[in-house]
Amino acid sequence: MKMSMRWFGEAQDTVKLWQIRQIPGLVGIISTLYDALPGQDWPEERIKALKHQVEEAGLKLLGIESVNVHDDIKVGAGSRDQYIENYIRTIEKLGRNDIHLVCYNFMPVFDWVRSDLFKVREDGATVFYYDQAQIDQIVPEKMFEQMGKNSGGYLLPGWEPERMANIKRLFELYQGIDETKLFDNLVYFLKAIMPVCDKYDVNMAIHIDDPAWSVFGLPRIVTGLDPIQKLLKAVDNPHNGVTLCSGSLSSKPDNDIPAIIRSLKGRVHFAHLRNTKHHAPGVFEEAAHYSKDGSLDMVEIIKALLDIGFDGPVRPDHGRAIWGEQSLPGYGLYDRALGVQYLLGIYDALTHHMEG
Ligand code: DNO
Repeated sequence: MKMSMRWFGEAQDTVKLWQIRQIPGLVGIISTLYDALPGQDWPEERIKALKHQVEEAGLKLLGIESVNVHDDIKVGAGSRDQYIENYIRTIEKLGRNDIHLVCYNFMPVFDWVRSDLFKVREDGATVFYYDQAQIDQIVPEKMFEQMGKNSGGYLLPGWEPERMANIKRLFELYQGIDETKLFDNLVYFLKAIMPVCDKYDVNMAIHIDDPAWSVFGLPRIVTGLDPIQKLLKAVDNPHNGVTLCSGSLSSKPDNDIPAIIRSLKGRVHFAHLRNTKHHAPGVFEEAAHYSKDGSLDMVEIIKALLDIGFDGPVRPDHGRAIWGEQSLPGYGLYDRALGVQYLLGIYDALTHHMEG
């Protein structure tokens, strides 16, 4: 497993590459062109510049999170083929520049959703929090505003302002799109891009829906074992894989994460490892990575990844805001660095045991 950290680029991130470089055991960066719009054909010189910047800092660019999928592809609009063509060109350029992992999601309108980004815990740390009852009181059109207000002035990944500007149109676009249609459109997209992924050995890693159920009546289709297996079978190519996000899967406590991992041998291309603490059905908070701080057994999760021979990039996920750090919500340095050390500690203990 290759330990990495998500980085939002010089312009957006409060964390510097040289700081990340000082975290023991960390080898790479996961990043993207944050100003690229969904559907855009990425300029190759920008990809090269990003890669160069990361390498100059002594790190590797281990993957892109995300190359966002245009909503016309998700709804299967007439224009989708043009956007798919752009996606193919982008994959081609990534592959040519030796980048072999693309994380993406297929969630309609919204990416991840939370009701609170700064829930204060007993020890004064703040964490991301989800309460379905609170979400139910928000008019979906206001959700962008709410997340924006909540974000402390930082840009939230997946909540880019240009999406906010289009919110009404987006909702209209998804009228009549149920789970079956969304799934078929995902399959259409994947089938179209597999040849270029084969050619350049680029792994597509779909992110688990977060939370793993329908929000605001919009369909969600990557929610647990059966739907994931259905998708992997529908496009049965090793380059069609998943981003195993423990936090997103855990939003539904009946998802047995180690069992899900064990059933996905060869198809997990990337892992987001975070812990969550459950309070009630539909109510959870994002705990520290440390298992006993939440409801997940991170040891069992890493053990399962090792059992299937997973050797791809891993990153800690949303961290708590601690020690007064001002940062993009969920993406400060301090708690994610603690998370990295905890995850690597588990990894070392397990692999030494296995070797010994
Ligand atoms: C949130 C992230 C997501 C993820 C996308 C992948 O912090 O986990 O925004 O990057 O869903 O496309």
